Amino acid sequence: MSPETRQWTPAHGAPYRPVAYRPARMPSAQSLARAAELRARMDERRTVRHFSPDPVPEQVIRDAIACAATAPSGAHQQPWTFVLVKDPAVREQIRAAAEQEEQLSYDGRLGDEWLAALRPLGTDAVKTHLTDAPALLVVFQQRYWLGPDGVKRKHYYVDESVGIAVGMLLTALHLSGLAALVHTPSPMRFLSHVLHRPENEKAFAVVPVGYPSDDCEVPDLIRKSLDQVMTEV
Ligand code: IYR
Repeated sequence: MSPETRQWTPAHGAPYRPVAYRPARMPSAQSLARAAELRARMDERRTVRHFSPDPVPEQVIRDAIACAATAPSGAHQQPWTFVLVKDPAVREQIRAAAEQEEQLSYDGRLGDEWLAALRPLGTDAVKTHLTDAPALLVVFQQRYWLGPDGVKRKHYYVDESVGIAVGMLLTALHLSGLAALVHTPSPMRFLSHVLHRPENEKAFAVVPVGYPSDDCEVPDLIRKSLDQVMTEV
């Protein structure tokens, strides 16, 4: 497949030109084998909160972001921006602001029911991964498109689109051998200021990426069985 050489510009009104789509059909034996392998590999993914300081190949992160950006989106508006935060001073700033908000949350803002739901995971307001993981991504959703001339066009299904893209990001990172965590400090407004994002963007998630630390532990979770998550009619 040749790489795309055309540059995206926002579509508005005019229909896309239909082009033939004829991917080679995968033989079912191969399909079955691939699906079973992916199922097993994805079952090995764990959210990691303790990262090794070892660097990760930056190209893996770039490729994973490019994978995420192939996600389907409302009206194909691709309403996402991925910020790779490399500057240690900026990461310190993000951690300080996130921990300040989280402290308020854990000190009661979340409410008893929410705190009880989190207790089995043992999370708290200390977010070492924000500075310790070798890479930090912040995903923003573009609530609307902002043209160079200040023109605004609403984006549709932004939460769904960006959620799907983050799922694909996690999948790509995991299958490329990297661990990650989806962190959602709340409120997240400080991220727009710290990262100087434009007014049409709203922070969606912070994703530290790296390798698990040598002493990394994760909770002994049990996933719902297939029967528990699917039904047939
Ligand atoms: N945002 C907080 C709280 C938190 C909420 C949920 I729902 C989690 O699954 C985990 C944490 C934090 O990051 O600690």
